[in-house]
Amino acid sequence: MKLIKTTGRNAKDAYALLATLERRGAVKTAEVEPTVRKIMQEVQKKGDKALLKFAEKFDSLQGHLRVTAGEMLDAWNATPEPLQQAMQIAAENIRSFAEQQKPDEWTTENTPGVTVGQIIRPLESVGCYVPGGRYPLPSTLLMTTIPAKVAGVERIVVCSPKPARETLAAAHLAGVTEMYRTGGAQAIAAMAYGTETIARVAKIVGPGNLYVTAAKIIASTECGIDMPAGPTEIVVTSQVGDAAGIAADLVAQAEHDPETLAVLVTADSQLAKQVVNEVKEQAKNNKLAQVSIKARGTIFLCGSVEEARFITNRLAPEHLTVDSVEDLAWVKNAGSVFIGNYSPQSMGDYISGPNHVLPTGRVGRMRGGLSIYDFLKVITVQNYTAAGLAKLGPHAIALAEAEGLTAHAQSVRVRMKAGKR
Ligand code: HSO
Ligand code: ZN
Repeated sequence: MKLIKTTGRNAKDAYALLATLERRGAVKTAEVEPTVRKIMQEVQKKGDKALLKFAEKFDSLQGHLRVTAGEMLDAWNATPEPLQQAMQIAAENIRSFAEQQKPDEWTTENTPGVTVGQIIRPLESVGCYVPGGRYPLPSTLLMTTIPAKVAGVERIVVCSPKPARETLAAAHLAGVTEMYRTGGAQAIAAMAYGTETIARVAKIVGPGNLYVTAAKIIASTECGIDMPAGPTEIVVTSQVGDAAGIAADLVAQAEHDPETLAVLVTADSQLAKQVVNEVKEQAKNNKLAQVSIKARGTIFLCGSVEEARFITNRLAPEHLTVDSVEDLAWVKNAGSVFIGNYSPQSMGDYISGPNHVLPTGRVGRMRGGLSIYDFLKVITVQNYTAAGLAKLGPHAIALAEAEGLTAHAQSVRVRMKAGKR
């Protein structure tokens, strides 16, 4: 890891590096965009035929797109019991967390005779993308489909290029009824525009590689998307943490992707040195982690605790580890926060209940992780009595006249007159 002091003669370099990391962006989709557009256009034009062609070309898959319920059940039955149990506990924690998050419907009388409020409705359909890629990700299937189910989404579609047995087993457990063997930009196009077999969805969620993310961004004029998901990020901001544990977390997220961002921010030079050594030691047998740590692993050794907090918020990381509950007070930008020596980030990746689909590339400034809110709409409601209209109507008329919208003013007058009869 690169250890850099933010004070003294290194200050300028440290802040230049921080600025570079701040510009990292969620994803750099420009270079794949032309290819992605071509793929998506072909799916739009030729539907299933294009999907099958791309499945063969990119994923060496042949034949049927649809995964049957029998395949999911067989995968579940072939899953060793300890893994079944782990998935069940994960699923239950994800479910209860989403349940707890459910927003309320409410009404209030803000003026006598004027009732306003909100009702909550689920999206009618969503598409959950589960990447194949480097590792099979049954955990991602659970993290995307279960909150959708708790929200009440009627039609939940899963697309995954080469779903591993574990992923199919997770689909069975989550009660998935519509799953397709298709991946990449073509899967996103299918869910956004629809084909003969895959009807279009209202929103597409879930992580993916650069092609998938580029496709989601293009599809976002057609349907909703959750967020552009880029390479994993971990920031640990600690003054008193255990070096071995911190290093283990850094190495863990670093194994996701050669472009993982792994950072420690501390004002304790002793801790900084220990973590450098621990990371070296612990990444010894992990080639992938070594690559990303070498490329982007950074320790900011700060002049003060306040500076460490300031730098952390500027980084706006996907995963953030801090020392104690008191730290939450200064956290402004992060996808998900982990507290103390016994809260490894990997617990959040799998089992705790909060989502592991999280904002990367400083999107943590704008939104949090995937949650039940991604699958719900807040619809507002207003209800006047004649007395309520008599009270607020004249003010609406004044505003309408100021805007020169005479029919607006008149529409209020007409009802006010009717209310007086
Ligand atoms: N750390 C990843 C999620 C994940 N980890 C899935 C293991 N499996 C992004 O939050
Ligand atoms: Zn992870």
